[in-house]
Amino acid sequence: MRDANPQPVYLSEYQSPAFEVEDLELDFDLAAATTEVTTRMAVRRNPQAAEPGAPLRLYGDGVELVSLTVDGAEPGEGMLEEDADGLLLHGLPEAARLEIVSRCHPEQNTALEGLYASSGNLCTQCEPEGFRRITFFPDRPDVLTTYRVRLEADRAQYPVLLANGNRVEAGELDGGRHYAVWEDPFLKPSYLFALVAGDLACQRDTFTTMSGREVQLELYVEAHNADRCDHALASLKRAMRYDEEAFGREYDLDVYMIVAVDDFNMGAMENKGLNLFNAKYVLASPDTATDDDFVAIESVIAHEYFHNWSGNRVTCRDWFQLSLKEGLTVFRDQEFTTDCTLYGVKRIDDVSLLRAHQFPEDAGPLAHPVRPDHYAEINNFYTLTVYEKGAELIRMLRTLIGRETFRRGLDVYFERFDGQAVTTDDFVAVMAEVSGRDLTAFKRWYTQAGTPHVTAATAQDGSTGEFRISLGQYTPPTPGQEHKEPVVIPVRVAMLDDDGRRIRGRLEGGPEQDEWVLELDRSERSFHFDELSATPRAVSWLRGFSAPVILEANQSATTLAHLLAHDDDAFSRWEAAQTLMRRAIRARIEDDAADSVLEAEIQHALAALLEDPAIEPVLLATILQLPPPRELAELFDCVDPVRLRAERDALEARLYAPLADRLRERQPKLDDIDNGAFTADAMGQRRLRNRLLALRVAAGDESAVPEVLEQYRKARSQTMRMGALNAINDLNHEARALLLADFERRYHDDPLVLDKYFGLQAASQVSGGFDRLEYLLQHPGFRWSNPNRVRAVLGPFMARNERHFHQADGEGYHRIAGFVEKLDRMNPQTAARLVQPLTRWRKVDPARGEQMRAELERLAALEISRDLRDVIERALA
Ligand code: 0A1
Ligand code: ZN
Repeated sequence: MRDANPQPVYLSEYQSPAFEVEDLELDFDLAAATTEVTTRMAVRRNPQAAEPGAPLRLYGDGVELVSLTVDGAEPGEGMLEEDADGLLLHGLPEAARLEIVSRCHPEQNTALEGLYASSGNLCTQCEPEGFRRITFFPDRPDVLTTYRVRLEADRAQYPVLLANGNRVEAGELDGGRHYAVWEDPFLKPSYLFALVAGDLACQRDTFTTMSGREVQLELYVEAHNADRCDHALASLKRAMRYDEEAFGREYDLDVYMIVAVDDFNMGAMENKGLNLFNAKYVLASPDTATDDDFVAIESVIAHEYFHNWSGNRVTCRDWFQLSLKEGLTVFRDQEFTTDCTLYGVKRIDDVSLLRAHQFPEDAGPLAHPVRPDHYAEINNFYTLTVYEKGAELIRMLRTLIGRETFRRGLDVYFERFDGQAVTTDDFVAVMAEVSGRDLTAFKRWYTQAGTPHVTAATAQDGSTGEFRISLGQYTPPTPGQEHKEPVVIPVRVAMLDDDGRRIRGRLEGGPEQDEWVLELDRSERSFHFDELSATPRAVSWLRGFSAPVILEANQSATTLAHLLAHDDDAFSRWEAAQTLMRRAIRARIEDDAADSVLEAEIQHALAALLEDPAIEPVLLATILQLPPPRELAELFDCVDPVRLRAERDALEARLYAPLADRLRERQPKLDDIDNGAFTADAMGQRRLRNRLLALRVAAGDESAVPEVLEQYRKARSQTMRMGALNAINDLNHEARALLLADFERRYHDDPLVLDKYFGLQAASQVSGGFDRLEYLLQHPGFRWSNPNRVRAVLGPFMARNERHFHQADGEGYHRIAGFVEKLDRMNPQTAARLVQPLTRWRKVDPARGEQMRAELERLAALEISRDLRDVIERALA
């Protein structure tokens, strides 16, 4: 078994593998209790290896070795060494053929890494280091080879046998058994290997690629879910078309398979030609999934599909390069959702996610660069920093070198490195080459952790008419990185006149424009504008959120209201409202008094917005929402989270109570919008109605409660049903109990929908939170072995139930630590994620922080997994 206290791995110690694998054959004799694997491979010394004569490392984790031969013979004396990481083969010749027989135990595998059982089916998860739980192999992403896989199993129990690539053979065997042989002609690393054996229904479709090849699309689900596949299949086809049109990327195999799995640690996995998905990101019907679920499914389907090029055809040299594939693929799926779903506020939703989750990560004890330089457990680096901040770096690169050059760069990147395992430096080097720019300084974004702060100021010279913008930057220290260098920050700006129109002018004698990208590439820099067509009334900063930074621009409330009313950049309008609301909260917390002048100004601006007939419903809905507590907490060095939530809710009530009539008038009619249409307009109208209803309840408008009841009763979609439930979930009212009881009855045997019920109950601020929590954990629909169930209950409890999770006596922390301890024995990866809210102990008031820290100390003293230990040790350091 592997070491629970391992030495960290360092990027600087990377060495290319001692051996290449020329081809690989895997024979699986599949059974849930014990699966026997015969692994045959031809290995050859790597001419690029640093150390000639080095042994061959075969990683293995919990795998039983039955036999091993080298060129048909038992290894000689001293050749085979077993250690904590697996096997070492010493003294191999230049080339050799290995045959290894090994065993593993899928049914006992509750960690859900490697080969495991889920709802009676067998499936795999190999990224990042799961393959070594299946067999002994050089399980590292820079060892690429072709795979031929033979699966044999009981026919009745496992009628469907799938692996990567194309099925080349299948047949019946004696004793009720059958087999299938799969060949994947593309070189791939072991983390992209997958197999599935199970009793699954298949929904089929086809896609004709841009060169006219027909691809079979196959979606495998449990038979009772066959009617919830349409959206996933339609999304897949949209994604395939988009990748051709927007990125020139065509699919390469003849079949593309997706399998929905009930027990899955993450969202989904891009195994070559055989994606495995958490069922949550596949199954949807208007009755069971909300609009947000539909959008999430579409984006995860697209994400995994896009990996076929950004990740599979061109893969990562080592796990430090994870963002090479993840940042780029998230960027690609964000573009897809923006362009295809025409979801008007996609950028704002992405920025909200970044601010509420990645910024705190980057400011806390787990902060790490987008390309980390060391890790103790790679499972813990599937983070918002690697994924979401990584995508922001790609976006900034495109902003800096221009859309067309960037697109050309992507073509060069895919063509040059096809079939190879490369680094983020290789990616940036291509972009430097095609643009002719020196991007050395830009690369600091990859190596430096922490969110930069950007200060912005303006000055106008009355006599010359010259307008100056001064920008500065500063990145606070993060663990292990005291001193930070300036990074290259593209700040997109425009200036608005008194009527809210964009002003034209010249930047430093350049061409006349009405929008500029200012490159802040040092600690401080000034930019001079002349010949402005009018005097700027407001500067629209960081348009489209052009860089993942915290902007400090010190704009007056009137300037912000001007931007909110007129800016043609949706992000900037939303940001103006967010800035005003953040300021109001800050005043309340820091000065212990409401800034009534400011609040009146905000209310005035919101009232005007509610009367603006031109604003898109989805944007209106999004602007009206106050920043979430999680994001507000970042405004303070440390804060009492219960008070922060209460102040936020109180501000919401103060702002919206006088606007209750306008909120009601602006509400779209249920019958007009609850039509099952998955269009941007229909989703926007539904978002608006649900938001307005929730705001009315929050503002104490009693007439809203009967409307909530009516909406729930009449709803034909899950979006409107959940809209009603969300609106009253924090209200201690019998209507809440009534509706939740109905929901539970209705969906008690539908796990994915029941998760929504779990989430509502766990997040509710209504008193009795610990009794509810206990009730949920004892619920017949709850299982500790299923990550979706665990996350559905404990996630919202920690993220949104401040009152109970942060209860002053520490009860919430104590319970969570107990659950983490229990879960860690089954599923370390999920336990290491679950513990993360406790790691923010320095950001809450000292009395609470001390209790959180004590729980971490208690866990650290136990025998815990390497995943959990890594997180806890960094949190306590
Ligand atoms: N590569 C997948 C994410 C993923 C990572 C790890 C997993 O198990 C440990 C599973 C999935 C993606 O980006 O979608
Ligand atoms: Zn991914």
